[in-house]
Formats: sequence, C-alpha cells, structure tokens
Amino acid sequence: MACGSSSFDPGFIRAVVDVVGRAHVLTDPDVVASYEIDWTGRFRGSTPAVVRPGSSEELAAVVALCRAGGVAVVPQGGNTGMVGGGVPLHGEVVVSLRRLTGVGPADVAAGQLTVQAGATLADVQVAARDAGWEYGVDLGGRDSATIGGNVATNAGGLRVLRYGDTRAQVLGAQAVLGTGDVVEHLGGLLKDNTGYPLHLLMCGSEGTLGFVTAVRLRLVAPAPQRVAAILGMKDAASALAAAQALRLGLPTLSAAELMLRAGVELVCAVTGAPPPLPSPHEAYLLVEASGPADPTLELTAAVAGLSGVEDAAVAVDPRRIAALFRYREGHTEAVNSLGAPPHKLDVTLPFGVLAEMVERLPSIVDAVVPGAAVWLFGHVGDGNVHVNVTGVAPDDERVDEAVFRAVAGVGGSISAEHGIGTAKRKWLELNRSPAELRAFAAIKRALDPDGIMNPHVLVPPA
Ligand code: FAD
Ligand code: 2HG
Ligand code: ZN
Repeated sequence: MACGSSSFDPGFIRAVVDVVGRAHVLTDPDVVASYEIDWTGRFRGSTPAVVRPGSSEELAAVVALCRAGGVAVVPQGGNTGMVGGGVPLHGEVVVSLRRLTGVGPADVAAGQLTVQAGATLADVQVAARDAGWEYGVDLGGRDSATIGGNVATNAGGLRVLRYGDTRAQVLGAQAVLGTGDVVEHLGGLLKDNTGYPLHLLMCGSEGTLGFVTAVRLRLVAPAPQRVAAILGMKDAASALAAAQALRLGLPTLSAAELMLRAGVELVCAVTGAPPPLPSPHEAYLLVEASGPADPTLELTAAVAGLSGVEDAAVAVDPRRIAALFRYREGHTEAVNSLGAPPHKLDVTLPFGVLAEMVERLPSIVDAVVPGAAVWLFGHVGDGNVHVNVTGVAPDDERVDEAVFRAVAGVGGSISAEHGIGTAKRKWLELNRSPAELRAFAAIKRALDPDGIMNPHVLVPPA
C-alpha cells in the first residue's frame, strides 16, 4: 500500500505486537491523541498505532515489517518539535523512542557520555554534571525534548555561541536505518577519518533516513561560575550591536538573547512575573558569562563599554539567574497562550543585515496579513531570530512565504535550529540548489529505499 496511507493490513499490527509486546502498541484513540498533535497545536494528524520499541533490535524488526508492508512511519521523541515533523499528518504509524532512556556509561577521563535516544536533555545534563563535566547544549524544552529529537533536529538553543549546536557534540551514533540495518559507531575517538561520518548525517535528518537509537556525546569542561545581566536597551539595533560587541569583547560570554518590549510585557502578563527592570525598554539583551573563575567584573566592564544601555540588572545567585532566563524562555509558552497557534518562523540572518531585517520584519508581515501580531526574540549571538506570528489562521501560509523569501533574499536561512519538517518543506528550494536537493534525494533513497521514513518531511517530492 502507498506510504502514508491510513488504511493498512491489520495483520501488520499483530506482527508488530509480536515484536514489541501488546503493551507497547497503542491503538486506543484517547491514548494516541497526544502523539497526534504537535506542541504548538498547529499540526494535527492521526495514526492507527503508536509503537514503542524497547531496543534497537526490536526497532529493526519493526522497520523490517514496515518495509515489507509499505507502512510509513514518523519517529517521535518528546514531541516538542516546532515544524510539524514529528506528528503523523498523513496517517503514518508513530514510532516513539521514549522507552530507550538509558543514560551512561560516562567516560569521565575522556569527557564523553553514551545515551539512548529517548533520554531527555535534562537527564543528559544531570548525568554530565554527575560525571564532573557539563553538556554544552541547553534549551527551554529540556525536560521533555529527547536527545534523539535533539540530534534529529540538530537542536541549537541558548549556548550555541559558546559550544556549538547538537551536531558539534555528537561523536558517534547507533541508528536503525530505513533499510532496517543497525549501524553503530560509538567508540568516541576524537580523530577518526575512516570514511563517511554517518552519525553526522543523522544530525538534522529529521527522521527521514532512520532512527537515532543512541549517541556518544562530547562533554565540556564545567563553567561553575555564572553571572547574567539583563540590559534595558534604547532599541533593537543597539541590542544587536551590543551582542556583537560582546562576542568579541567578553571571552566568557555564554548566551546573548534578544527580547523586545511587547514580548517581555506578554511574558509578565502571562506568568505574573514582575517587570525585569523598573521602567520598560524598547529592547532587552539577556547576557550570560561563565567560566571557572567569577566573570562578574569582566561582564560589568564589558557592559559599561556598550552603547544604548539604558539600565541593567546583574544576577549572580543561581535562582536569580534562572529568573532572568524565564523572561526569555517564557516567550514560547506566552505566545502559545494567545489562542490560535502561532506561526513559528525560526530564521538566521547574516550579521550585516540583522538589525535592518529585525526592523523590517513586522512590516513584511503586515503587508500580507494586516493586523497580525509579530513577536521577535532569539539567540541573536548566532544571528538567529525567532519570528512568531499570531492572528493568522494555521493553514494560511502567506506570512510564512513572505518572511522566508525576504530572509533568503538577503542570504539568510529559513531554518536556524528547528528544522524543515512539513512546515517549511515547500520553501527549502529558497536555501538549497536543485543539485543539492538531488543529492538529498539520493541519500534518502540509499538509506530509506522504500520511502517509509517520515516521507512528508524535509526532502521535497521528486
Ligand atoms: P520531536 O518533536 O519528537 O521530533 C522532532 C523531529 O525529530 C521529528 O522530525 C521526528 O520525526 C524526529 N525524531 C525525533 N526523535 C528521533 C529519533 N530518535 N530518531 C530519528 N528521528 C527522530 N529547539 C532548538 O533548536 N532550540 C531551542 O532553543 C528550543 N527551545 C525550545 C523550547 C520549548 C519550550 C520547546 C517546546 C521547544 C524548543 N525547541 C528548541 C524545539 C525542540 O525542543 C527541539 O527541536 C528538540 O530537539 C526536539 O526534540 P523532541 O525529542 O521533542 O523531538
Ligand atoms: C526558543 O529559543 C525556542 O525558545 C522556541 O527555539 C522558539 O518559540 C519559539 O519560536
Ligand atoms: Zn531557539
């Protein structure tokens, strides 16, 4: 039967039950409901079954059954993805990796940790700390997002400017490919030029090539001394210039996040938090410095040299630092609380046009859907702006298209860190040439010859 078809041989379910056990094949509509809709509420599908394998061997057997039956699957981890890539929008079977929660062993001497795909990011952060190290990636969805999902989306987050994205942490992987083959390269050698880095190919592949089942992660040296500051800025352009200046002038910089007045006021209204500074400011820059020694003096000296700073509050106590980060991390939930699901347009802009585009983006949106609200925030130390738009129907894609065309037109990326999913697939050609897309399709055919792996995600139809 055709991939993505919602009607398929009931014998398939029985065969899958034989592999993973009755308890791990969910078919009750009430039980599978939470697997069918994404975190934002914008993408809702349906599935005949959610399969929860308990090992890579079981998963390989499930993939073999899917190949034989032509059954399309959607891998799912914590279901915190933002681009509709982890939900069954075309009646696919959902394969949840959440039973694969093993964390460890840590190789303390090497500073490496091997974890199964269904472990949460928070689990990994704790295990890294327990081993005397830290894990370099952090993001607001840490308690639900899985490491498998982080790898599959090549997640970024708050510390990319210091430690790089998820791809930069992955030294090896175990994966069940769309062929059903289990490939494993988990030795953790730092220098290993023995051919194609299949583990890196899985980073950002969004479940289209196979399932990530385990990864070997690089850990980073602990930076126990942390200080954060929220800067009330004259305008967004000053905040962006300040972020750039700090990248060069503050070697211990570990985060630089932009917020605008409307977003901060929304977070305060939704969460009940007090305003971060006594008076409102048009823009805010949240910065963090960290290292083995107390970076407070270094941070305050660097901030004193910035232009456009109207006010600042510095936090050294971990609880106060966390409170400052809640203004930034609270944006996602606050925007989601406004009613209709937001359009999430996560883009990177070249630094040279970042300020100009942050200024222009609201009018680009207003020109296609007058009255739509635009919420801008993000990891501006990386040139990454989260453009959230509310007041637009979920399936009205005019705003998405206008923003993506404008961003690509100035050399930016239509996906900084959330991936392409189904939401951006039709615009991938704005960033990737026909030859690149042919290469993508060829890689997919090689590793997923029957097209069963997330067939409506990332790789455009031929
Ligand atoms: P899912 O949502 O379950 O899946 C995401 C994609 O990966 C889908 O295409 C799915 O098919 C595929 N997939 C999942 N697991 C596997 C696997 N084991 N093998 C193969 N494919 C798989 N993202 C950022 O980059 N930076 C942020 O700062 C950030 N902050 C966030 C804050 C909040 C509050 C929320 C809700 C989300 C945030 N995200 C962020 C988005 C999201 O957390 C990440 O994309 C995360 O990596 C997704 O992990 P997940 O386990 O939830 O994956
Ligand atoms: C973040 O940085 C996440 O908080 C989510 O990437 C962004 O809500 C968003 O659009
Ligand atoms: Zn983000």
